[in-house]
Amino acid sequence: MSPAPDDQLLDFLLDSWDRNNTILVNLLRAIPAGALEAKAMEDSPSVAQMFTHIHYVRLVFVSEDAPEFARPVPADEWLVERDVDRIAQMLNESAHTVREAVKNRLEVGRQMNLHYDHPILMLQHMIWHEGYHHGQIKLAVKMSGRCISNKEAGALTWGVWMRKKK
Ligand code: NI
Repeated sequence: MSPAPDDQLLDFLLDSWDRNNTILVNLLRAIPAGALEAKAMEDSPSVAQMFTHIHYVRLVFVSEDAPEFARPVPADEWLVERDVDRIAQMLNESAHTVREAVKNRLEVGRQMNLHYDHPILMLQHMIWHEGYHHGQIKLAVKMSGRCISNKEAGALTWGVWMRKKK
């Protein structure tokens, strides 16, 4: 396949955002039983709290930068939530919200309201932020004595970036 012409770049950009969320939800569902409460250090957020923080950050930035797409921002940035299905639902919803906000600003050629030199930078910021916490989550799980094997994690995470669909 030849690299995308310009009119397909938006689709590939949004696909990268979808893959990022797929990876995050895959990681969530691979967390061993009991490890949602794991912390890297005593005063660190728990694994569950890092997931809910990611959801919160997405919604805060949309509310500040593209408020017409805003959804209610949770009152607690580091919500303690023990229901994996509920966290997955939150992440899927906020990923969709970010996607719609960025897609619209790109299509209408409008800057974000508060941050970023270009709407694409919101996606890059979120992907970077979530990769940062992804590593922290895996470390917290490991330090709790539980383990997600490299083989298991690889297919659910790195493979989602690299596997060719076509
Ligand atoms: Ni953070």
